Amino acid sequence: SGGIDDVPPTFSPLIKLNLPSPEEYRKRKVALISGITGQDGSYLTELLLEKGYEVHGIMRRASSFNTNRLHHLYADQHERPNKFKLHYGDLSDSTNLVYIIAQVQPTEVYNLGAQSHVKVSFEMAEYTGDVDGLGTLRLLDAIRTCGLDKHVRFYQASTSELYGKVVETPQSETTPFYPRSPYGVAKLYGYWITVNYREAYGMFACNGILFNHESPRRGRTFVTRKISRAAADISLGKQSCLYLGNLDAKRDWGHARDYVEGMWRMLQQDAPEDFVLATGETHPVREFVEKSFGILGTTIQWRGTGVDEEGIDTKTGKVIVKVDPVYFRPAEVELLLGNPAKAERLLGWRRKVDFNSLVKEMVEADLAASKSLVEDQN
Ligand code: NDP
Ligand code: GDR
Repeated sequence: SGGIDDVPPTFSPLIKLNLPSPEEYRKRKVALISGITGQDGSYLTELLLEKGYEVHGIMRRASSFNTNRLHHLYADQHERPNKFKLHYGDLSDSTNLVYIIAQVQPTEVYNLGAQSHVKVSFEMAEYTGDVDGLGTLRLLDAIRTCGLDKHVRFYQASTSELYGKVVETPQSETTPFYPRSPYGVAKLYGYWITVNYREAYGMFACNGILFNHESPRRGRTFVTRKISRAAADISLGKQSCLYLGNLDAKRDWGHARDYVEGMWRMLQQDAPEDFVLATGETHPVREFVEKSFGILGTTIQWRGTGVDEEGIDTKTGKVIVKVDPVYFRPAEVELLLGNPAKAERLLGWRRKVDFNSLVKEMVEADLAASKSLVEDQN
């Protein structure tokens, strides 16, 4: 006879929705996006609305507006009902997630919500583990709780930060993981719980292992946007110097619009698999700085080394870039370079925007935004 722990598993759904068969259910096109207010959430919403989806998003309550990236898509449901709806929620609140899943009955769930800043994760390690790691589990379990595990397709926003310390390059789906931050470690849990639910419960769950992707909608504390904004402001005389951390870190930078297309493609396959999305090129932070200022007609000459390094405007002789160790990380990811061959072969995915065009788009957008602020103030 069994011991006291010989308890039969209770895998039947807790909430009994009146559901058609998975095939019938999936004739609708209803997406639910966590992290909809973020960079990727806004581009993915645009893409899915264009494709005729009804799109639902989970947004956090904030004391100030956090929906700026979505304004152009949102319509007051009283005046112009459209196929885009927002729900208050949080990846730390299981009941809320179950409620939203039961109410929306999505056919595709994109888990983009996260405390996504690597440096901040060292200050808020437990919170990052809760939201980025356990939050993924909560969303997967909310789907199961509603009995939708065979009906819903699930995308997990995994990341090249899983690779962390360089084991091999270029990094692909088979490269071993070695995360270097609480963020990377939390995302490692998210990655494996997604694989585990696919294997244990037959869920259609995929990891997109995405390398850095940027855009004019990138949050301003990530390095690319910090640089593009500062280059614009310095050229307009609104800022004198840009302070940065590690100038030698190398990243494989693509455009967010290209990458959300890859996310969608992963969920349209016959079988769930994990895919790397990357450009296959890597560039140091220093080059992003040089290119950004170059677009605005400024050439930088570097002088000094390490924490004393600074960038001089060759025309004026002024110091416009300085290293500030406050931006160094306790452990750094020095080099990321991805191999997108599997996604290119099986998904027919290919990035459209190259490095130079990305930098140009970001700098020009920030220049226009910064100029319009000057006009407002006048
Ligand atoms: P952003 O930081 O721009 O957006 C993150 C989103 O998550 C925001 O909508 C944010 O809400 C939301 N969020 C934060 N905490 C919670 C929470 N507790 N509950 C619910 N939602 C929350 O990130 P990106 O759009 O750049 O990235 C999207 C996803 O992809 C993230 O998971 C990120 O870790 C991952 N990723 C990103 C890459 C990149 O290069 N951009 C590369 C690889 C992976 P709010 O607006 O209120 O802060
Ligand atoms: P990353 O992006 O950590 O790669 O994570 P970030 O832009 O923050 O840093 C890239 C590299 O630039 C160096 N760096 C600085 N970074 C910031 N933020 N600010 C600075 O002043 C600065 N100076 C130098 C960093 O040390 C680092 O090496 C992003 C996030 O979107 C994650 O959510 C995502 O998973 C990964 O990309 C892939």
